[in-house]
Amino acid sequence: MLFVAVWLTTILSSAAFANARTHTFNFTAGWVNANPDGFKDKRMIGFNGEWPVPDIHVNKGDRVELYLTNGIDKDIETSLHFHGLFHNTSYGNQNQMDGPVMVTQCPILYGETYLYNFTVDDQVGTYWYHAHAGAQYGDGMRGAFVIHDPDEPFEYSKDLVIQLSDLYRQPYYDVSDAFLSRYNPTGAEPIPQNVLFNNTLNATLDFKPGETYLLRFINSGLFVSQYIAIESHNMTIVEVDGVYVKPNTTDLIYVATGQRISVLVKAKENNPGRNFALMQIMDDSMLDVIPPDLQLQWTHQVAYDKGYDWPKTIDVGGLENAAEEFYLQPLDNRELYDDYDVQITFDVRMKNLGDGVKYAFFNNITYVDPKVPTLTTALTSGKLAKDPRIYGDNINAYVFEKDEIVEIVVNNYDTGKHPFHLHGHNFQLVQKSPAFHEDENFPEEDQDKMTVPYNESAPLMNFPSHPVTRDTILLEPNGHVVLRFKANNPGIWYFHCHVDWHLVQGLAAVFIEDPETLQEREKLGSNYKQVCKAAGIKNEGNAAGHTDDWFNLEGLPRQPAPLPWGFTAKGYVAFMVCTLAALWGIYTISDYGLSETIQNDQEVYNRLKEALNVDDAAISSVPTDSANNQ
Ligand SMILES: *[C@@H]1O[C@H](CO)[C@@H](O)[C@H](O)[C@H]1NC(C)=O
Ligand SMILES: *[C@@H]1O[C@H](CO)[C@@H](O)[C@H](O)[C@H]1NC(C)=O
Ligand SMILES: *[C@@H]1O[C@H](CO)[C@@H](O)[C@H](O)[C@H]1NC(C)=O
Ligand SMILES: *[C@@H]1O[C@H](CO)[C@@H](O)[C@H](O)[C@H]1NC(C)=O
Ligand SMILES: *[C@@H]1O[C@H](CO)[C@@H](O)[C@H](O)[C@H]1NC(C)=O
Ligand SMILES: *[C@@H]1O[C@H](CO)[C@@H](O)[C@H](O)[C@H]1NC(C)=O
Ligand SMILES: *[C@@H]1O[C@H](CO)[C@@H](O)[C@H](O)[C@H]1NC(C)=O
Ligand SMILES: *[C@@H]1O[C@H](CO)[C@@H](O)[C@H](O)[C@H]1NC(C)=O
Ligand SMILES: *[C@@H]1O[C@H](CO)[C@@H](O)[C@H](O)[C@H]1NC(C)=O
Ligand SMILES: [Cu+2]
Repeated sequence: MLFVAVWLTTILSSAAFANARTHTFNFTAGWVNANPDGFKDKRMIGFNGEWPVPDIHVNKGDRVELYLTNGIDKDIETSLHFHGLFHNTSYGNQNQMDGPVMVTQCPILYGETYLYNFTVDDQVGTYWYHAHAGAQYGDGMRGAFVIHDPDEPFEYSKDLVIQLSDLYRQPYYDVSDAFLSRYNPTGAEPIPQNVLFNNTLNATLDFKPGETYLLRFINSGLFVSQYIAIESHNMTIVEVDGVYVKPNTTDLIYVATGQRISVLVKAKENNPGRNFALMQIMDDSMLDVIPPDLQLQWTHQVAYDKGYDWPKTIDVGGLENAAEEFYLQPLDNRELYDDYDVQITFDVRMKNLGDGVKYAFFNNITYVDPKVPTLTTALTSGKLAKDPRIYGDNINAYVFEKDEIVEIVVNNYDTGKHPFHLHGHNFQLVQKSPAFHEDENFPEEDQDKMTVPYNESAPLMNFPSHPVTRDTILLEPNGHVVLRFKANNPGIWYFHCHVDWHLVQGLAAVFIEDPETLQEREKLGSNYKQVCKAAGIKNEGNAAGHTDDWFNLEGLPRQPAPLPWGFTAKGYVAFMVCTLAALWGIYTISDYGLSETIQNDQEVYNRLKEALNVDDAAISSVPTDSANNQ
């Protein structure tokens, strides 16, 4: 589809980059009728009446001025995040351009406009941009963001940008609501109805004999990781998340949500007389159930001539042999930070709280939006900005000193895979354990026994001398990862799982990096304040919006209370959830004394089933006559 956007380009003279340009975009987000996979119509969120939204291509050092107007719907809020960009605050007011709602900006309400104005100073490679308000980007508000490098360390004749994503037929807010409901007590993630290959299916990549192509793969989906293999062509990995790596040749890559992998592919020297299959395969180990009508892989084509037959599906065995990120090395040989100044350990758990909903936790905290954005609190609290207490007790706030080396240990007391992403930085991956347990039905109370947390006295892997450095890494089921980064970008940076279902379940923390320096560099802009004002959000105050007493958190939104007493008994929840999943939903209703009758809930169940794309067995249950007699 040809995208017609208002795109004004002006030439600026700049001392640092003689040829630096400013790219101006004027986007109004709104619903667009589409049929991405060719099976069913779905309203997608596009810009200026067009969907897919355009890929953005800039050169190193350029400036971007992007006006985003929310034209989606009266009740829908939005924002944009530029995934992987550092927004280095040494270049001015950059933190407020990062995007996550209630972290570094207020939600943009319907009719409001926010200007994202930033430079891409020292970064090159493959990034993407997406809405950062709940699971909104899943409805198509996402595009590639490529920073071209005049001094690329490899050669090719053409680059092809390819987004891999997943498709849900229901609007994202309905899927979210069904997922975060007490009728889904096991927290079964919504199962997509399909995947997409660059926002469509049955795609063709044109190859000419003798040429080399750079394929920039971006997983811009909400949930599933994806594998890519190309029949009788190798792929040489040269970039991950904007970091050049030593070339590593493979026939199978694995891309988790948020991640990018660029590969060089050499076309056959002579016309092979046929086309080849490009296989796109879901990581179905992430799905709690596999609906019978879900197509787990799609065959696209690498075409030497469109007149040749569509290639046959090939059997890609040995998925476990996909190139492993842990063994990649940065091309510039940057070295491991040999020790850390501060270490934080996050234990990931999934648990039900008293409202019956399954939440995701770092330690015992599930992230809940504060009343004012954390950036506002940091910039209006003076010397108190270094005291984590003012940010509230429900966002996992951690304050770091200038330039300290931070080590993050994440232990996964959960059977899910979690691609963790940090804003404002890349991190070094210094330990990555394998998966230890992938059985989704393993009793929750026994998770602790199955999990292998990081033991600093006995690391599982040798510490790499030149660890892979990227902005999103995959944490394996019941395993652990250890990450290091240098706190050299004063700002407020979100750390969260990029399975967006887990993010809406609260799997997030906020890093407050050298807030005193941030206060010298960053001032809340008039546009920032105006967007907050329109949303009825204060432009000063602690997490609860208080300025009289910065430690008064009265009125702060907090996570729901724990499960009622009877439910906390060891084994009870496990018994309910795993053995009698069907009845659990019924117990939930009666034990919480809720007024709905089972009959009234039939409608809820039906909508839930449809939104989550699961059958009766997978979620709590559809009420039956016998259940009614309970
Ligand atoms: C963006 O487009 C809208 C609608 O066409 C227009 O009203 C507005 O002035 C434009 N803004 C800029 C900064 O060009
Ligand atoms: C892809 O091919 C299938 C048949 O294999 C077809 O039903 C579907 O509409 C096609 N999708 C698109 C986007 O062309
Ligand atoms: C974007 O930021 C730069 C640097 O602060 C500034 O010179 C420019 O005027 C800003 N652009 C707009 C449209 O406000
Ligand atoms: C993928 O889609 C984007 C946006 O629609 C487009 O600019 C790009 O060329 C597409 N990539 C390929 C390989 O066709
Ligand atoms: C792919 O790489 C492997 C290992 O280097 C090599 O054996 C194989 O011949 C290559 N295949 C193609 C199609 O180039
Ligand atoms: C390439 O990756 C494999 C594992 O996927 C690893 O064993 C090997 O050391 C890597 N080679 C280079 C040169 O990075
Ligand atoms: C989390 O809660 C459990 C049980 O309530 C407790 O044993 C544990 O110490 C808590 N962990 C943290 C990090 O607060
Ligand atoms: C960690 O490793 C050390 C050294 O092997 C061992 O003595 C210790 O028991 C381990 N700790 C745990 C909790 O397993
Ligand atoms: C931000 O820029 C400063 C100054 O150039 C540099 O020292 C620092 O490493 C940069 N931070 C990041 C995250 O790139
Ligand atoms: Cu996750």
